[in-house]
Amino acid sequence: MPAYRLHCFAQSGNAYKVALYMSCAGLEWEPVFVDYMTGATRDPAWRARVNPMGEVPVLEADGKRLTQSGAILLWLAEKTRKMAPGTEDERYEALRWILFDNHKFTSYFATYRFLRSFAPQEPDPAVMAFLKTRADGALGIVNEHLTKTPFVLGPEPTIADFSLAGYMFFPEAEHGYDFETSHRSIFTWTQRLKALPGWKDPYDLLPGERIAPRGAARA
Ligand SMILES: N[C@@H](CCC(=O)N[C@@H](CS)C(=O)NCC(=O)O)C(=O)O
Repeated sequence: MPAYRLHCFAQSGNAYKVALYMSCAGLEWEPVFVDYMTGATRDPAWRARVNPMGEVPVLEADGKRLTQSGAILLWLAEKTRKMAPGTEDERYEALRWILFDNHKFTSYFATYRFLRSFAPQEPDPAVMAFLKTRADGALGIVNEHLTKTPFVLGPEPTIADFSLAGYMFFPEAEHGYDFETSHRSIFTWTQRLKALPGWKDPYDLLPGERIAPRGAARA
């Protein structure tokens, strides 16, 4: 049995952060499908059994149940030393970017994509405009940073890259961004990540059915 079991589903970029890291680090893992779209994470029994925070990813490892992608990435990197920040300064730097990712980068972008493509109802345009402004701000900051460095912490990929890249490989039809023209440094960084051994598209790595995005027609 693989050492790691990841509770996840195909549309979850937060789960993809951990899955992609494990794939590129060459770790043996297996997915446990969570039927998020029908409300599994809101089920009190699921919360009691798997994660009281009501979120994926959840990683089962060493008899523990770990949650929060950033904390999981740090835990895995410290345990395996694969793509780990090397020094104390690098650890601080990785944490800084992981927190920025969770608060500003992934959160607005992922919510914007979800409402645009997968929410049951058409989203409120004012909410979408707000989220897009916030997502654009965070994308601009990461894009600017990546004009100076091949990967987030320097010449080599680390867990900070896997955290920030979690939603960058989903199709344009879902989020509406063509990074090659809108955010060139982010685009070239994603190409560098794509070239890593073990890289896989989220829909090839994670379990669950692919859902046609509502936004496809207007992408
Ligand atoms: N900060 C968390 C975010 C996790 C998260 O938002 N997961 C989503 C799926 S991508 C989820 O399970 N949401 C459930 C909900 O909000 O009801 C992490 O990085 O793990």
